[in-house]
Amino acid sequence: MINVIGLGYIGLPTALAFATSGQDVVGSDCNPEVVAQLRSGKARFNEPGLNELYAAALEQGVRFSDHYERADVYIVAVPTPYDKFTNKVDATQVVKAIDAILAVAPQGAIIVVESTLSPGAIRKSVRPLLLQRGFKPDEDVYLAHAPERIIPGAMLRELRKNNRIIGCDVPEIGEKLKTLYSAFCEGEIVVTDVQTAEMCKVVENTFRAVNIAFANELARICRYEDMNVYEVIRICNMHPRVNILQPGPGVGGHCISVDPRFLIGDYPSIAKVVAAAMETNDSAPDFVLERIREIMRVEGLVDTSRVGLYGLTYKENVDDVRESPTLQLLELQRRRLAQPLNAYDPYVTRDLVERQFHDLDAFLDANDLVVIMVKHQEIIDAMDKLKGKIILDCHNVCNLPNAYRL
Ligand code: SAJ
Repeated sequence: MINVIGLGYIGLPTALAFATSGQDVVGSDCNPEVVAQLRSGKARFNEPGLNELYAAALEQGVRFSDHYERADVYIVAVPTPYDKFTNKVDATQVVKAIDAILAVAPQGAIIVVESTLSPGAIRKSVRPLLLQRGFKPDEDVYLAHAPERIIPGAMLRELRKNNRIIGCDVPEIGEKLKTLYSAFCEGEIVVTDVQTAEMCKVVENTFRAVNIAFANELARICRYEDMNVYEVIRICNMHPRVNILQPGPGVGGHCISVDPRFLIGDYPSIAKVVAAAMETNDSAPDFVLERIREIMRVEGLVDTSRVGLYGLTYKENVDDVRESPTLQLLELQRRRLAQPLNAYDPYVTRDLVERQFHDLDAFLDANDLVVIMVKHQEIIDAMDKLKGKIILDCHNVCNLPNAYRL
């Protein structure tokens, strides 16, 4: 039996994938509201294909509980935020979950952490807990790290197709987990040790963050020279060994904007490139605000009440607003005691900010300057409606003469 702990963005799809691949699965969450909602037949977030997978898993007998159960394998997928002061991973929820698992786990159980951790976190924070509770690590219970790598917006496809890392210091247990995961994972599954797995996950997200920071820096250099950064990147990327990502209004979400900080926190005197990259990405919303002011000056606009931000989520076609660049921009505006800007997002139906619109047409009517903060498909399909508006296009999606670039 598999007990998946934490039924959020990662735990839920993982529990469902195991269940539909024929495993006996119980999904547990310490929040009874989450469990009640899942029992009533509703997932808590939108993701293409999730409802179908959910229905199929229910048919296969997946169960949800607010308790942890006796199982052969535990999969831990709880949040791992970072401590804003130290930049170190905050593994409190992982440790708490494992402590609760130890109260019910049988001899020989395998505990797999899927939550992102910093390199060495299992050795430093989890092994001591096992010893303290009277368990010999990798004898009485086994520890493994199988970091999730699926991208919001295409989670279910990536859950099946992506290559996976299994980190375990006991190779036979690593191989056993490889067989287990291969029930639904069609990608290559690499077995390595725990700390290498921890490092790989953080490094992958850091690589992406640094690449985006480089693109953001290029955007600023090109702005200075009044050049088209997208054209520069497009041409450079035609070189077989160059692959620069795209500049944008900021880096949000709970992964790329967080995980690199673990390296800064743990290796402050070494991770210099990473620290500079994070500074560049963190200052992107400020750069957008500067650009808004500049465009308003050029266009003779005086009233910020007619400026609207399109998109509140951290990226396109998802409903997740964690670390959203738009929210950061609005917060900057608030801290400067400047008039709030208008905002709208088709995926955010609840009221989240001041002056939030809930209808695209009303939003467009109310604003002279529209800033495309998120390239949701909705706005790409509605390009005609932007004709005649002044636009700041932070994603190079509109090909209109009245559009300004970053
Ligand atoms: N962004 C840019 N320019 C780009 C690409 C992205 O500015 O060229 C911005 C996005 O707009 C967004 C942020 O970066 O604000 C992050 O988005 P993302 O699509 O790059 O990544 P996430 O955070 O949704 O998912 C990442 C993925 N990691 C990698 O691609 C290495 C995913 O595979 C991981 O599973 C996920 O982090 C995670 O959970 O760690």
